[in-house]
Amino acid sequence: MSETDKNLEARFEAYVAEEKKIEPKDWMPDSYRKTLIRQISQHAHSEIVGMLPEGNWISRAPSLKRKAILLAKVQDEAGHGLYLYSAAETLGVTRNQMLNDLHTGKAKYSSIFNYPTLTWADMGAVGWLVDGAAIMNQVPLCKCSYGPYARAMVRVCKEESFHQRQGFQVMLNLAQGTDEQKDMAQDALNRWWWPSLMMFGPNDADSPHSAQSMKWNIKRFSNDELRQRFVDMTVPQAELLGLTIPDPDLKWNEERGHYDFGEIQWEEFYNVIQGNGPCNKERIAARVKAHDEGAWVREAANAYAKKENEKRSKSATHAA
Ligand code: FAQ
Repeated sequence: MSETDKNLEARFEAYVAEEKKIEPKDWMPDSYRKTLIRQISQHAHSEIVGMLPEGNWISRAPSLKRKAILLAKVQDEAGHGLYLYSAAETLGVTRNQMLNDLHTGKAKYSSIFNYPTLTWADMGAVGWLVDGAAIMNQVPLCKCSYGPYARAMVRVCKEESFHQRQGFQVMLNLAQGTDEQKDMAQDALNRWWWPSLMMFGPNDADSPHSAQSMKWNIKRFSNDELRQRFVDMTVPQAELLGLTIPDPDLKWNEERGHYDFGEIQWEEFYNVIQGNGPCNKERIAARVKAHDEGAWVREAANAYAKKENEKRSKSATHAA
C-alpha cells in the first residue's frame, strides 16, 4: 500500500470512528463500497418489489378512505425505492446494472415480499408487522456512516411510521369487529409473524456480513438485537389487539428483561432467499413485465430531457 493510500485509509477510519459521514467523493475501501452497493440496492429492490403484495389490494380495499390510504402508502414505497437507487448510484453503480441484477435473480430483496396477501387483514398485518420490522431495522440506518444512505433513511423512516400506524389501525378495526373479522386478523397474524422475524436476517452467528458492517458503522445493531427489540415492542401491541402471537415458546423472561421466543424455521428462510418461496417467481415476472412495459416512458423522458438540453445550449450560444 502506498503512503497516499495509507493516509486515505487512516482518514476513512478516523471519519468512521468520529461519526463523520463518508460522502460519495471521499476515498473509501473497495469492500466498503461493495457492501454498500449490495445492501442499498437490495434495500431499493425490496421497496419496489414490496409494492406488489399491497398493490394487489388497492382495487379491493373495503372503502374509498382505505383505498386512498393504501394507494398513498404504495406510492411512498416507490419513492423509497427511488431515493435508495439514487443513493446507490452515488457509489458508481448504474440503475440499469441494479435492475438487471434484480431481474436475473443475482440480487436479493427482502424475503418477506415472497409471501401472498390473501385477505384484507393482510394489509393490516403488513403495515403493522412488516413496516414495524422495517422501522426497527431502518431507524439505526439513519446513523449509518455513508451520508447519502443515512439521509435517505431519515425521510423513509418518517413515512414508514405512518405506514405502521395505518396497519395497526386496520388490525384494531378488525379485532374489534365481528367474530369473522377477528378471525381474519388472527389468521393474518398467524401467517405474517414468523416471516416478519425472518426480515432481520440470519442469527448473528450465521450472518457473514454483520461483524464488518458493524465495524464500519453501516449496521449499528446486530440482526438478533433488532429482532429482539421488535418482539419486545410487538407483544404488548398484540395483547392490546386481543390477538395471540403464534409461538408457544413466547414468554417474558424477568431475568433478561426481554421476551424469549421460539426457534425460527431457518430452512424456510434460506429456501425463500434462494428463490423458492411461495411467490418469488410471480414477483420477478411482475417486475420484469412492468419494466418492459415502462420502456416507452423512459424513452419519452430521455427524449424530452435531450430536447430541453438542446434548447438550453442553443439559448446559451445566442446569449454569448
Ligand atoms: N431477505 O450477513 P447478513 C421494507 C441475506 S424494506 C433476503 O445478515 P446483512 C419496507 C443478505 O442479503 C425491507 N435476504 O447480511 C416496505 C445476505 O445475502 P448476500 C428491506 C436476506 O446485509 C414495507 C445473507 O442473507 N430492508 O420492508 C435477508 O449484513 C412494506 C446473509 O445475511 C432492508 O433491506 C432477508 N430478510 O444483513 C416496503 C434494510 N436477511 O447479500 C413495502 C437494509 C439477510 O450476501 C411494504 N438491509 N439476507 O447475497 C439490512 O439492514 C441488511 O442488509 C439485512 C441483512 C439486516 C437485511
